[in-house]
Parts: sequence; structure tokens; C-alpha cells
Amino acid sequence: MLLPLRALEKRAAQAGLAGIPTKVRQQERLTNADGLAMYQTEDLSLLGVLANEVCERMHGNVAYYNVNTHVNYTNWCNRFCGFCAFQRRPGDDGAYCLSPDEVEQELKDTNPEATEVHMVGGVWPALGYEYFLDILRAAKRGRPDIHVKAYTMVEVDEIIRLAKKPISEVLEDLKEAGLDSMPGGGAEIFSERVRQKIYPKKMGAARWLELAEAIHQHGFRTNCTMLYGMIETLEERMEHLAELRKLQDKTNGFQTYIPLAFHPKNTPELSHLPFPGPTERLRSIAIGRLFLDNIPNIKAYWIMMGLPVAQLALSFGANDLDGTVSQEKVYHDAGASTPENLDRARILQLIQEVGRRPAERDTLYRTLQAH
Ligand code: V47
Repeated sequence: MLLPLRALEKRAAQAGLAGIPTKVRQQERLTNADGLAMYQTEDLSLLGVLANEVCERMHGNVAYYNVNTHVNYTNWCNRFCGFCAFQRRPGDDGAYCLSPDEVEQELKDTNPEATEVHMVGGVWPALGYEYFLDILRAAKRGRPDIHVKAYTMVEVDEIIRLAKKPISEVLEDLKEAGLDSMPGGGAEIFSERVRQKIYPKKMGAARWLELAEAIHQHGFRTNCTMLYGMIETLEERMEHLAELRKLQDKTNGFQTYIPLAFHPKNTPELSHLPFPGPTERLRSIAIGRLFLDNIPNIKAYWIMMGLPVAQLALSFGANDLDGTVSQEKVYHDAGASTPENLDRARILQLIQEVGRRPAERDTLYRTLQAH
């Protein structure tokens, strides 16, 4: 049941959020200033009420999950991002690179119920163009029916450079080799100031957005993310979200937004920072739901959020928990203490415990089974 707007506005006025409940109820677009106020307010539970209202308007009482697996094909990387605990140089302790045969075997060994493989890795140009096509083919040889969600914009940028061909031809090659959609990583925070300080060797916002636009126009769906909790300001977070919303207005190619809380452990430059607390994690979900009015789904990635906070996020605007996940390395190398994977029964339990109806989805958010 919706709370009376007058009561919400009265509370919003005290919380520095005057006018926002009315906009939310009337489905009016929020401004960057509204977003900033939402980052600054102490009334987190009001944000939750508003975000939950939007979420239930869009998805009713359903929370999605999928059955998926990860293949992080290599941790060799030459970008040396200060926030990343996963990267290695060949020869370093723990460095690895899977051959196409090994990728095929991983897929053969994976949970037979998995409908998606999420395949991302570091950037190592010496692997060559064909490698990136070969591991897609290998994944499909291992499991011909699986949806391959692979390569962030950062990898795609490198693949295009290696191919020395126009982007549309590269995307066709990738599609033919087995690529079905792309994940949302690599965006980090679009702020050029933060990039210069922490990941100067990684592509900037303009290129990320240009590639995402071209990829959407080519017919691929992708996800989008924001990495928060490093040294960015709240204004920079809002600018990031505004860029995502602007591109979505143009292409409608983003399926889901995933706010990613920064995990400091084992990172080269930022291990002194704290992991964003549970309220910050919930706030990021709620602001994502309220501000990104044109992105259909908000994902509470349980690996990163922790299980109890991910469960609560389902009442703060999230309608998706991601999947069962196995073999995830990026977050676990950075100190995530969540389990390595969950089975279907545990995911169903997590969703039901907070009063939502679980539905298994495929990568493109088509319902496979409602429980
Ligand atoms: O781009 C790296 C982030 C991203 C750390 O599309 C870190 O469905 C926190 O994008 N602490 C990769 N974050 C993960 C990703 C993702 C995850 C789940 C689902 C989907 C999807 C996409 O992880 C990177 C970077 O932004 N990251 N290191 C760290 N220490």
C-alpha cells in the first residue's frame, strides 16, 4: 500500500528531500541536485520507502536471480589500476591465463543448470585477437546452450585495437564466435580527476560511453556499473549516474545497473580505505533505483554487498540478486568474505526470507521459472 504523499513530503522536508516524493509518485525525472540531496540526507529509510515504491511499481513483488558461473580467463593485466587486487604480470605469484581448452573444460565441468557464463579478465595485448574469439568458441563448445556474457568495454577496446578492423566488423566476429551480451564493468567512476589519480592507464569515460553506444546500436545488450567508495566526491557519483541515464535515453541498451562498493583489501594503492558500510551500500541501491528511471533493473550483487545487506537491498530498490555464481575472483582477491557460490535453494531462501517471490531469469531478463 502506498503511503499518503502528504506524509511523505512532510518527512522529506525535514530530511532535505522536499519535492522528491512528489516527483517519484508522479514519475517525474530527478535532477542531479536531487541525487546529491539523497546522498546527503540522514533519512535513509525514507530513501528506501521511495525506492521500494518505484521498484514495486516496475516489478511487483518479484526478485530475480539466475544460475550462472564466472570464468575469469586471465589475471594478466597491463592497466595497473590502483583499486584492483586481481591483476598480475605473467610470472608473478598467482598469475594465470587459461587456454581455450581450459575454458572449454571449465564450461564442461560447470553446473549443468547454469544458463549464463560471465567471462571477463585482465588486459594483455600479447594474447592476440584470435585468443578472444577462441575462448568464446571454447565456451560454446563446452556448453553450446549457455549464454556468454563476456568482455567489458575495456577489453572490447583492446580487442578492437588488436583486430585493426572497424568496430562493427569486430562485433560481428565476436557474435559469430559466440558472444551474446556484455557485462557492466570497466566503467569505474567516470571522473577524469579520479582516473588520473588511480587508473590513468585505463580508458576514460568518453571512450567507455562511445563504445557502449556503438555496442547497443549493434544490437547487444549490456549492463552498467559504478565503482564507489574510493576517493570520488558525491558530485562525481551523480555525474557518473547522469551519464549512464543520458546514454540509456539514446540507446535503451542497458539492462541493469549494479553499484559496486570498493573492496580495499590487497589493492595496490587504496588498502587504507574502509569498505563502504551497510547504509552506504543500501543508499547506493536506492539512489540507483530513483535516479536511473530508464534502466529496468537494479542488481544487488550479493558477492560484493554481503548476503544480509543484499537481502535488505531488495526492499531498497533492487529487484535482482545476480546469480548462484561460482569461481568469482575479482572480489574475492579484494577481500570479499562472501561464499564462493550459492546453490539455487539458498538463493530462493534468501529471497523468500525478505518476503519477495523469487523468479529465475535468463541473462536477458526473460523469466524462466517463477517460484
Ligand atoms: O570493472 C575491481 C570492479 C568490476 C574492485 O554486468 C572492484 O552483471 C570493488 O563489473 N572492489 C568487475 N570493485 C565486476 C563487474 C560486474 C560484477 C557483477 C555483475 C556484473 C554484470 C558486472 O569490478 C570492475 C571494477 O569496477 N572492481 N576491483 C575492488 N577491489
